Amino acid sequence: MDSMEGLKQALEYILTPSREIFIVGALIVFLLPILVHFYISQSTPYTALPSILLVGPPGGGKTSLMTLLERGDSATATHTSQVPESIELTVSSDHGATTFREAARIDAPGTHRKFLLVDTPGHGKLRNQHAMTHVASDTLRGIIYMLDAASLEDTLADAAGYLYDVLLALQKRTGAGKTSKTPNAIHVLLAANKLDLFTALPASLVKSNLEAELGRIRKSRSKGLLDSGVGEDEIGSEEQDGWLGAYGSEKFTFGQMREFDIEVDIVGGSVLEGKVDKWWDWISQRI
Ligand SMILES: Nc1nc2c(ncn2[C@@H]2O[C@H](COP(=O)(O)OP(=O)(O)OP(=O)(O)O)[C@@H](O)[C@H]2O)c(=O)[nH]1
Ligand SMILES: [Mg+2]
Repeated sequence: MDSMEGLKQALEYILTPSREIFIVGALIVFLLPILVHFYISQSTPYTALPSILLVGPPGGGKTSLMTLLERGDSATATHTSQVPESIELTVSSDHGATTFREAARIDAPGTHRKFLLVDTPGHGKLRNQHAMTHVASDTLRGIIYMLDAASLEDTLADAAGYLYDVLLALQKRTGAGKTSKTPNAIHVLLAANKLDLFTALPASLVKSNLEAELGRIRKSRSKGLLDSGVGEDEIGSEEQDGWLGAYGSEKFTFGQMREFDIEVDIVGGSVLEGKVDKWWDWISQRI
């Protein structure tokens, strides 16, 4: 009976117009929508958008490409990136649009899909910390590995070493997913940039140089493991884990990555001259 009485009193108090009740009521009315807004925007994070990752050795033109896609002009001198940066872009599914400028226009016909473009630092000391963590991301739809085709001859070892790490991380991602849910296939675009320079290698040569160097890296890394004193019987699986592509094959080709649901394309272009439409098409198909 006591509790009934208490309830009655409480109800009476609440229903009687008073200053305190009015203030509490007003607070609820004004604050609740704000709290709900923050709750929703927290639980559906920004990163839920599909993402395209820009990686590659320093000076390849990643930040230049991002600036071009964001602002529509490439006339910017960039500096070495230190931290990853993402921007939100929109692709339109309308095939009538032939250039990224048209396709990215908000009033372009067709359906629009948003995605995040993530630029990462290419510097050797920053890549593991910043770039490689994104490779495991669930929202990842594709990786653009961008390199300077004009200076490839000098930077081949570094460029291929980084590419090896990226492809191996993807290969392990597929391998790990086989038992539970298989992650969606990941496409890798090798963007051979700076084709405007006369010293630039054509895309086909960039591809064959990289394949050859990746093969060399694969061989030397597995040899390093043999020499490192790993027990005889452990070598089998350990070595297989670090081996990129078809195990035991003599030559490395990008086609070997298909076995792991990784499709590698190589397309040349030039950010400086605005020749990025093929890369943009590739992105549109991934989103
Ligand atoms: N000739 C020529 N130069 C380019 C092109 N694209 C970019 N560059 C230049 O290459 C330099 C490096 O470009 P960035 O965009 O900073 O390279 P990045 O890949 O972001 O480099 P990190 O941030 O160090 O990883 C800049 O001076 C650009 O102006 C191109 O298509 N042709
Ligand atoms: Mg940069």
